[in-house]
Amino acid sequence: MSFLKKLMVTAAFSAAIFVNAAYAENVKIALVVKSLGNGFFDAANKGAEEAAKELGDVDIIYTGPTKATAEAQIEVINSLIAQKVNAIAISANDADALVPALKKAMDRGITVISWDSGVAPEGRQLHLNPSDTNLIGETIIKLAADYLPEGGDVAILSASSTATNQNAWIEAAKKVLPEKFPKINLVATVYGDDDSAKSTDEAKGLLKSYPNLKAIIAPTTVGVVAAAQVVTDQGLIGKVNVTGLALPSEFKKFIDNGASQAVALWNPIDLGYSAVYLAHDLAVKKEEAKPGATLSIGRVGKVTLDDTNSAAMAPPFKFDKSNIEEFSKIY
Ligand code: RAM
Repeated sequence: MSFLKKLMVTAAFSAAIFVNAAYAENVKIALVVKSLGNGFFDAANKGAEEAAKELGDVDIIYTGPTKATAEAQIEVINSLIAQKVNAIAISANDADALVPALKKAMDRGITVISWDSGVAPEGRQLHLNPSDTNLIGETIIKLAADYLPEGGDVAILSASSTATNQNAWIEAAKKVLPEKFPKINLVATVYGDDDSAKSTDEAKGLLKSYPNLKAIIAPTTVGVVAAAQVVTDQGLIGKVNVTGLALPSEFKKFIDNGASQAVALWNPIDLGYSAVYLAHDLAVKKEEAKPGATLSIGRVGKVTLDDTNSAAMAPPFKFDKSNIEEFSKIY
């Protein structure tokens, strides 16, 4: 064996010892979602499993409550603390309510990050946004405005009223409305809690209360499907355009039937993959979360933390008749 080869083997061996010294067993990373049974999070979990396989020393615990509430997530967090997981990567139902439970986790040496829907800075080491918040806010309004040249009434059907991500996007959307989309009139914002039945009821309520509604904007993959189904069932295709953030595999039929002209989203598989990558590298102390740090997210690239230890991934993709078929096969 050449000296160089020997050196490389030794280096690899000491790296392995370093990791094993940190954790005698695999690194247990809990991917905690807002609620189970949501196709968006199932896609993120695919990416999480992919990262685990690539990293080689990770076990993923994919978990979350049945209902998208903070109380239910606190129970999940407490049980993960009791199980002594090494890291928690959470999409939060509330930015503040989870902080005490997550602080307790960090006090016990558990690495905590949030992704998708954030936790306040004191409750996590870093937060990974799928994309720039202002860009998403503007995108969801533009998706409606592009198909409403004359303008008109639109309403938002959101997820839960405490969801960090949707609330931030809606706030950003409201900011750009008056200047950039003066003909778009936002008449209401309602909350379907990322629950199909509740989202369906809320969509029906909007159509009843606002007979001149021209678009429903649902920045949630659960709400957007419910709204498009209601518009389809009520024979309102062509009258009310449903748009927002949708998973192509779940939403293709509503682009096909004309209930929607276009929607947008980022790659949820890459998001789950990146969250696990970051949680792992912090847990094994390969990386440290601090403002300005540039952290690797494997095949997806790199992210840089801002002064609140948050980072954002890529711009969202737009899906319409021209490309939804192709994307629906991926996620
Ligand atoms: C739902 C969830 C998730 C959000 C997507 C767009 O699946 O609310 O947090 O990012 O929609």
